[in-house]
Amino acid sequence: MAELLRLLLRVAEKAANVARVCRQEAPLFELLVQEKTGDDKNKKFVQDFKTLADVVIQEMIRHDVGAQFPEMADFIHGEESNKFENGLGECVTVTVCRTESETAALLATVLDSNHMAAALLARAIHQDPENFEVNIDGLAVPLSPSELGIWIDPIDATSQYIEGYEEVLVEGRLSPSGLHCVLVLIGVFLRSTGEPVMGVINQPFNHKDPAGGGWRGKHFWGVSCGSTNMCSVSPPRKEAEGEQGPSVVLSSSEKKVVKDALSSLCGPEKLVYASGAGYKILCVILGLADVYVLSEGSTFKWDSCAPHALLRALGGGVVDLTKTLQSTCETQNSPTELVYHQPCTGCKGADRWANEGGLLAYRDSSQLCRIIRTLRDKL
Ligand code: 2IP
Ligand code: CA
Ligand code: CA
Repeated sequence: MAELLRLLLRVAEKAANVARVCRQEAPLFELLVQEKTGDDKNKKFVQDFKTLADVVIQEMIRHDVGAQFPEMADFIHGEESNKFENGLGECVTVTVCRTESETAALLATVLDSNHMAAALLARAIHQDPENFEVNIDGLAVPLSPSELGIWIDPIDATSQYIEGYEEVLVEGRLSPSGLHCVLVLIGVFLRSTGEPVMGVINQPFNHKDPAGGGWRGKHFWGVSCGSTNMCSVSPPRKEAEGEQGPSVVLSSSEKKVVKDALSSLCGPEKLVYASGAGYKILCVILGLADVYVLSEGSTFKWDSCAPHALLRALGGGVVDLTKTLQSTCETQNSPTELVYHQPCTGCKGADRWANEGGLLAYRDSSQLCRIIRTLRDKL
């Protein structure tokens, strides 16, 4: 299944191109950032465009993966629905058509006949990424497409995407907000057990081309199945466990009781805040933070599946926080690791796929144990 990984890396790069095009091409950018003024129809249309970027990316990924691996076509899920209501109240199913011009014609019906914007989007969808080479030669992945499902978050950290704040990243430092928090997330899980086995993360806005060619991205991948554990990120150097507490990344909306408990363990300077659920797990993957703690069910399967696979490949994982606080077992193969194949019982709509017990993402299980012991006393 190295072919699947190769395809996911390519299609994630194409998705990143679409995300960049929407910010770089004036006719699309205007739609993306337009002030919500004017009549109701206009307000709704502008709101819709933000969702359209997500829908288009998700459908493109679904289309490309389904074309190469038809056994997977019915098991490709994502955050968005492809049913879209245009400004006239008509319901349009957004799909990727056979040709660029057919896709452009379909998109024009959702874009209130803005043919220029529709053509630019269709071009990005149908264009194969240039100069995109990945070196995964020799990687053997013992999986077959008929046992796999996929979760897609076409754009994670949408608010940062719309806001568009440009931060210059410093190597080895976590930057709390900005375009670099935006990620394309594609996670692959085993249909039978829900275990995450492969993940691709594309960061479309990693740095600006010094020669003035616009934004450049970065990609990360991981595979974890059986005895195969491989990741594009090397495990960060393990520091000797000393007096110092672990560094923790949180959402700025995290509860005070959690912030206070963790602050007493780590010291306030080791608590950092960042936007984007995917970006926070990426920070743990890259060693910019030791753990990510979230006490609420505000993330979904599509947020965590891809980065979870990378963490597993590095020897870490993502557990359900509530279940782990109640259990006695805190090892990597703990029964409280998040799984991706079953909806939450008794929930409706997107909530069916929420990580309802909150989560804790870690690279090193000794850090997981320390955090759980601290929170168990306080929550
Ligand atoms: C969001 C996004 C938010 C995150 C939220 C996710 O996904 O990642 O940033 O909140 O949990 O569901 P926070 O930044 O407070 O962690 P999306 O942007 O795809 O809606
Ligand atoms: Ca998300
Ligand atoms: Ca999203």
